[in-house]
Amino acid sequence: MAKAPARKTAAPKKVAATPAPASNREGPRDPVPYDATPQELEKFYRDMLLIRRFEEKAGQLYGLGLIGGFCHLYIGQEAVAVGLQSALDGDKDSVITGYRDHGHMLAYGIDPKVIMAELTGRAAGISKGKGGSMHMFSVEHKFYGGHGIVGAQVSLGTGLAFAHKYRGDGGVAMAYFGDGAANQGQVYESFNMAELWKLPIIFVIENNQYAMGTSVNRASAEDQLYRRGESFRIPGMQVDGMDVLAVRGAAEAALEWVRAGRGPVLMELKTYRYRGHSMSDPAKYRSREEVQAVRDKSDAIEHLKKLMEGAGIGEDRIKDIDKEIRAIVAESADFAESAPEPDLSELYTDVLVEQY
Ligand SMILES: Cc1ncc(C[n+]2csc(CCOP(=O)(O)OP(=O)(O)O)c2C)c(N)n1
Ligand SMILES: [Mg+2]
Repeated sequence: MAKAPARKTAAPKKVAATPAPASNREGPRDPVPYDATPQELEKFYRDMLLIRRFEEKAGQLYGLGLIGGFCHLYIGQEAVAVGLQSALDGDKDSVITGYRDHGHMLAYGIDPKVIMAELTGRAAGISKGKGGSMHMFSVEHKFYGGHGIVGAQVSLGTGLAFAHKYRGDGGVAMAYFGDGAANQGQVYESFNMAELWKLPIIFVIENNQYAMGTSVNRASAEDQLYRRGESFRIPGMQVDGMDVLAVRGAAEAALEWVRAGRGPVLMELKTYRYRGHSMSDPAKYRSREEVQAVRDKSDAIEHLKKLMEGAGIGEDRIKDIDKEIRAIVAESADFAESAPEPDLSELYTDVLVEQY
């Protein structure tokens, strides 16, 4: 048997020390669930139920052919937008998200009528009926869309955060994106700049477990998405996105850190969408039982209802709120069906922005 050749190079020296993992680095304080008053619980319930009923109605109008194009519903994820945005300062902070955007607008208190009218393509819609479901925008509310390109809102949101810092206006940008978007390259370029320049931004991954028909575990080498900022020294938090009080509590801890000028935070909100990716999704990639099990065990609205009951809010009161919300949604649908479409002369307006 031939002899093994003598080793030419010396054995590598032992590495002196392994650096501490990023998770041991400094970050926001440990969050605690938000201690809500009964009035605040009612407000959370109202806001979350409004999103759910609004989205159910949007699904119906889509089925009737009154809504064209793509339509991505937010049913199941309500506690995320409501919990996070309730902690923001509407006068200073800005929000940006992807195409699953109706809930974020409603959580910001934007009139359901103008959102529904946008869905049906009416002139009274928030984007004058020319944007539709994916392209809603309201500078007045510092809501910067509504973006169809997966991940684009992360870079744009980083730009919003840069603007806050540059102007010294004290605002924080909140940029939402999905578990699928978390694998986009531009997300990491944005992370790098945001931490390097200590920009006031909260990156929010809404991990609803699926990107179209692909589950997060099939697409992500690191599926603990809150860790995705570690190599940029961005602290991460993983939060139960089905519990509005946990979400609000975590938002407060993150905001303290960011408002103190300490740079970005990455929050991963574990949530779930009950409906398909969009209205045209046959949903063959998961079983009905899986969806039903989440609805039965973790539904955010049912969970909140129990908290309300525990706080002494009676069934009658809850029923009154349900009625009130149904009426608001019915009114928004009537408005969206009867409002006029944009005039033909609007066809070539708002295509290019000529003044910034
Ligand atoms: C750059 C780009 N690539 C692909 C698509 C097609 N696309 C639209 S939504 C989507 C899935 C994104 O999933 P996720 O980020 O988890 O968000 P969710 O839909 O679950 O809210 C894909 C691949 C796109 N719109 N833009
Ligand atoms: Mg997703």
